Amino acid sequence: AVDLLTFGESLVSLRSAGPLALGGALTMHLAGAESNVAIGLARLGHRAAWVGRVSDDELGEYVLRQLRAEGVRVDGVTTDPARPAGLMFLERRTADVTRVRYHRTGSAGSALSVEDVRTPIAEGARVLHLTGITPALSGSARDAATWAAEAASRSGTLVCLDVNYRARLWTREAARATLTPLTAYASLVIASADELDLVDEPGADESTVVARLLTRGVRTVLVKLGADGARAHTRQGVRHVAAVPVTAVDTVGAGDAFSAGYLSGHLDGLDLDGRLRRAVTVGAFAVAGHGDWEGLPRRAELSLLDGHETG
Ligand code: KDG
Repeated sequence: AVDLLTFGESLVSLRSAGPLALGGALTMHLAGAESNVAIGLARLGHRAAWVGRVSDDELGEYVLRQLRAEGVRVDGVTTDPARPAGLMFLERRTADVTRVRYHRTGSAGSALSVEDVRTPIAEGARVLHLTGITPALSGSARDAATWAAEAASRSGTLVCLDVNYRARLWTREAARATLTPLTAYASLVIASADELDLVDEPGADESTVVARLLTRGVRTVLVKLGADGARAHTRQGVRHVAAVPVTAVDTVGAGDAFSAGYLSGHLDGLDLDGRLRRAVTVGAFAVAGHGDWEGLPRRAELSLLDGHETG
């Protein structure tokens, strides 16, 4: 069994340094919230597997090549002969504002189904990491996420759900209707403050959402606060961790890095403060470097940015 299993769609991301409408050079990168987390864990020395469908062409080969190069296990990946790669354009409009445009409807990745995840789930993992992006891709991907969450939680795998709302994929109402029931299988729920009511009633505040999740069996709720760090809620109470101060050059992927750091701490058996410290440390590496995951630390590098307090 692997330490971490995750599945979803990995995209070919084409990044422009300036306004897309002006054209110019694009650079090709691997993107995808779930594969970002898998890479984060693999860099830290954990056994991480990513499952999904890739196109049967150079772009699918690129996705697999990048993941393999990062040490992520891809034996469960299916190559789809009939569907194209999912693409995204990432436009850096100003230093602080990036815009995303997807070309992923009908993609290989969006055709993910229960059949794709059955074997990897049966093989087992210590942690199953799901994000709210996967169930937004298609009906079959939604079924796969729900089936896997249920099967994994039944077999004692820790199920982590990162809400990761993407407004370009679905409405808040649709996300809420799908993600709220998924939390029944999750031990760990991760959300930014503005995503919390996507696993509860519209407009519900943090304490209400947290109380309800903890009652439903979730053990830890992590609320990501960006430059203000994060809060962790458990039945024992709430902890706050400050962010590691760095010069932010690219915040895309920071949430995935935070999740990877927290899960790495869990796999290492760290206590809550240690897990949170690792989460904000890995998150800081992500925002301090360009790209979704390129700047993520290897284990020996963690100490470069670690060394702050929780309270
Ligand atoms: O978390 C970063 C992701 O948003 C990015 O890698 C692309 O998975 C992606 C998505 O669907 O937006």
